[in-house]
Amino acid sequence: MPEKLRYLTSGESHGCALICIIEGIPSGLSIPPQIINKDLARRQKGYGRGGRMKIEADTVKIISGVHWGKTIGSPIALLIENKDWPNWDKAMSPLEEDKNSLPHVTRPRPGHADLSGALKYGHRDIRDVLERSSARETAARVALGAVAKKFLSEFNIKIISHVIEIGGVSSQQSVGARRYLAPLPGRADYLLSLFDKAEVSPVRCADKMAEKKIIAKIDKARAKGDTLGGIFEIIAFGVPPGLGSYIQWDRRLNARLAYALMGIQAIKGVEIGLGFEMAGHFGSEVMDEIFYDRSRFTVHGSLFYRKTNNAGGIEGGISNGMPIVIKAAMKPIPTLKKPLQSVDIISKKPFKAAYERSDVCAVPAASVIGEAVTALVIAECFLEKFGGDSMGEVKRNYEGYLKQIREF
Ligand code: EPS
Repeated sequence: MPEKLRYLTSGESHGCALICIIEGIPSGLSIPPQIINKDLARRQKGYGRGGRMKIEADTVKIISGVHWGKTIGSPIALLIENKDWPNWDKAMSPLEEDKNSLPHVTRPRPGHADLSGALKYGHRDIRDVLERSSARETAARVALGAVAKKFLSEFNIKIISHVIEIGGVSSQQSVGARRYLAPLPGRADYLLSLFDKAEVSPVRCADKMAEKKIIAKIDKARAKGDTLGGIFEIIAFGVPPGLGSYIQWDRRLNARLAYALMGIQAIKGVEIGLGFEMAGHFGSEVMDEIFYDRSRFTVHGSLFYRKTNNAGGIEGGISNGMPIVIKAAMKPIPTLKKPLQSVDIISKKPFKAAYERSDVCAVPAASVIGEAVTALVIAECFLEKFGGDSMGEVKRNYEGYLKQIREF
């Protein structure tokens, strides 16, 4: 049985383009290319990016599935050109006659997919690994995520992100670290203001003091030819109770989110709500107690609420109506100017790996990618529950459910 929403990406980092297809978006959703381009531009930003971002200016071409501004229910295909490609047309050519127009890459970078990929696929030229393992591919997922976000916005679901740590320098503004997240409108405003601040920060950090220190740390890493990782936080607002399920392990919303986030290049850990910190507390300290109030306002209309959100909006693998709060940790980028010990795959001789062009830090970009994959998971779960072939049908299904939970 095909999934309710499925997507695939294709394309090499220095190939002619990235392409992707998403199937399952209902008909009647308006998709102006500008909303995709906006997220593509957000992904390219961030203090600490390398020379490549000066070459690329990602814009989408909608190839199929959208007619006169609206989805028609058929698969949506998107294309993003690689502006760097003309410098690589022979090097990345699909034609046999262009073979050997570039020397083979035989020196695997520690921490990259280079060696494990070469061993797995039998490649003697590591270029055939690194071109696809590159995080360039994430531009395609951000484009798909923008479509999913647009779909979710029709149901007042909003997904935001901000960076909470880079190179060990932490923001004081982490939602997870605050241990609670009251579902009052004022509280949501506070969270949205975090996002506004992150949006104008060169490192997507809402804490100005931390931002300064992070920038200094990135400068220091760059001067040393080194790189930095970090942690970002994603918050999904307006998600109704009832997405995902405990009835089977692979239907759990938390599992699906962790899967999608761990699927982003360089992500090494994911936490939901209090996450790892929860393990060290008494149960009575971290469970979110349940309250009920007839006069309460929530976007999805449930009259049950919690004053805390240590669970990060998911209980029993199901959304509980509170904001979904996720943290993801990105390792430092493995392509370094500072030499690292490695072994040439052909000569088997040791060498010190060092590269000229590299990002120093891409955590702000990863945070935008995190929003995209989160949106894709939530959109899929939403369609599983309220699925229909047109937006009108999905809206009817959703409204019926909102009435049901209001009257529960
Ligand atoms: C990447 C290496 C760099 C990054 C690239 C990911 O590219 P290049 O090797 O061309 O300098 O800039 O990221 C992007 C191109 C992008 O769009 O994010 C890698 O090896 O993963």
